[in-house]
Amino acid sequence: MSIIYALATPPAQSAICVFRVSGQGCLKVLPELFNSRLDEPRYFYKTEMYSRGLFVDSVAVVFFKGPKSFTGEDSFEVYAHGGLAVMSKIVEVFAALGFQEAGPGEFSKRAFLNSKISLSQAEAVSDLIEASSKEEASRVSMVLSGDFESQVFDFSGRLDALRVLVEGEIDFTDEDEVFVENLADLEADVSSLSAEFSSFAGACSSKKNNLSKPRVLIAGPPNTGKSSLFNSLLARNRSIVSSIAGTTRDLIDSELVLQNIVLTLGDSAGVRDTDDLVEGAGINISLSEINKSDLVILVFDAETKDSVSFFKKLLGESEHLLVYNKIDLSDERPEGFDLFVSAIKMDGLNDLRKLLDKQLSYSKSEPDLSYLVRERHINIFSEVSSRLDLVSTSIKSNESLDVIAENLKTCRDLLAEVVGIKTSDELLGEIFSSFCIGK
Ligand SMILES: Nc1nc2c(ncn2[C@@H]2O[C@H](COP(=O)(O)OP(=O)(O)OP(=O)(O)O)[C@@H](O)[C@H]2O)c(=O)[nH]1
Ligand SMILES: [Mg+2]
Repeated sequence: MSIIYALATPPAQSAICVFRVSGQGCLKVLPELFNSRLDEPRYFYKTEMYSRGLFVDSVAVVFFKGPKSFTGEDSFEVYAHGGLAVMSKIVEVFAALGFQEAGPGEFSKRAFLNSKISLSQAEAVSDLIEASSKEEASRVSMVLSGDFESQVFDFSGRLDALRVLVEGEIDFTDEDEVFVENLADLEADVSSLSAEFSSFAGACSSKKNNLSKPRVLIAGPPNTGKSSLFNSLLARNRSIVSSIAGTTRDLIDSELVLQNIVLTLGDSAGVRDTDDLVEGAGINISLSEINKSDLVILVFDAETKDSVSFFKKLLGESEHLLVYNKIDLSDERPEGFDLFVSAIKMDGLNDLRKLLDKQLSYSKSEPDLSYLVRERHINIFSEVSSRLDLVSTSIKSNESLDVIAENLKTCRDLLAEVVGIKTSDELLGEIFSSFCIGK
């Protein structure tokens, strides 16, 4: 396989950047690139990097001898200063050596192909990087730890044991050997396997719904301080603030990181009757966004507090928080609001953050679920469950053992696909292409 390289850290200015290189023969270039002798694998060397005699950067290097590496191949990592110019110099050095730029997920794909990790673990590595809450991360870690995989292997082993009985009975039908003493016992074994498998599959949920960040929309009448609240929560001036009602026209999104969860926060145009075409278009966006959001923060002030019931009707069943803003202007605290804040003075914002964190991490967590897996796993599990039910029915209705054997074999093959023992090149390509570069 070719020698590949990739920047494993984001291509942005930072304290350090890390490059990864992997492929048989890549260690031959170490004496040429670094001016220290690198004798010991897995040892952190502080040294200088050179290219054709020219200084590149002061770096640290660690190398790994295959198969004792992440990919299972010879590989090394370079820790350099995190400047964009340094990064591009190092890219040039590797390209000049004939190394190939790694595709998305290529390091993990090699690790999988060299049997360093299973397919479900490789997927979990990628999911862990994308996880946006601690709860998601810990459920993905359960897959990464191998716990999920050992359960899949356990079910596979039990399926094999059943297949031995059924296929033995088919193959040695003319001889004295008896594999299936009585069909009722076989059916009972299949049923108990099926019940246990269903409860295992029930403990898995797909990342499709879970890994998307919750959406929180700030909405309400014009001029109540929605954009001010948005900016104060983000701690930067992302949205324009002015004393003129109807300032925000478009939807503005940004990521908000809370203690337990990361969410997408949106600022929207204040809703009111207007003849202004552009403002009207913004209001229509606000209204349609309300339905797409997991939670709406409705912001009012002293001037607009009487329109709460109008907005509550507009929201219908949607989850919302009623926030009364501008408390720095008066001591009035009208009834019926969840929180009193001053966006400008940053008063009450920590309470709002805590409330959002609690409400959203609570609604996202499903306590009985242990594993966060991919949609393809969920599809496989539902196919296995229905085939096991089919096997039970076939035994009860005395169908031919061939049909039963065929369905058990399919279940076994499907489970092998979960951990990647039997996976087509096409599917592998699809799975790894969704990973990030350098992973
Ligand atoms: N005193 C005080 N004024 C505030 C506070 N929050 C916002 N304002 C003022 O209220 C006015 C409107 O603020 P914005 O944040 O633009 O309000 P908005 O709800 O986004 O307005 P539209 O985009 O027009 O719907 C500005 O003059 C702000 O300075 C606050 O907590 N206290
Ligand atoms: Mg605004």
